[in-house]
Amino acid sequence: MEIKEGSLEGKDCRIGIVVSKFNEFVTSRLMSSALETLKTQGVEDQNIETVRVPGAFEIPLVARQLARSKQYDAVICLGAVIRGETPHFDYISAEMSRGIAQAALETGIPIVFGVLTTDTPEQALERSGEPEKNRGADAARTAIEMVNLMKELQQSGRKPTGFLKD
Ligand code: INI
Repeated sequence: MEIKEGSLEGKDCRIGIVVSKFNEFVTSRLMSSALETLKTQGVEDQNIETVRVPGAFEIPLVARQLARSKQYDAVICLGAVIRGETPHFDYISAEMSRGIAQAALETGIPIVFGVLTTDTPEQALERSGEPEKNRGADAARTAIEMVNLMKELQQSGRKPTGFLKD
């Protein structure tokens, strides 16, 4: 039996990052950790581009645009939606996550969900703190792994499903 799995080698990966400015005290920490991890895994600085959007609700549209551009092998979405401070938490979270998943399926490009949805600011700070718990670092590793997995599947003849590559 053959088992396929993407490696964490980032050398040839082109990564787009969409990060929201809302709750910047959290999203800036996700961003730093994601960048640090991408570099540690060998992604070259010139192959990383970051786009800042106002809030989590705006993430899917921009992530989809980056994915459609064919300039990136994966897109990482970073944001923080905090229930304690968000009367419309459920609407924003649901639409944002649905939109991100839809954009990935539509384009065939991995779009990684690195958006925190927490009850309190303290939980958001904890999940954007030290590298072992930081969701930005997780999202960066997931992006690289998915890039390499998708490349491997394509090389072994699996047809891509996104409209871009049909
Ligand atoms: N955007 C966030 O990213 N996180 C939040 O917690 C949040 N709250 O609290 O409302 C939030 N709102 C803004 C929203 O994402 C849009 O930017 C806004 O509704 C304009 O479309």
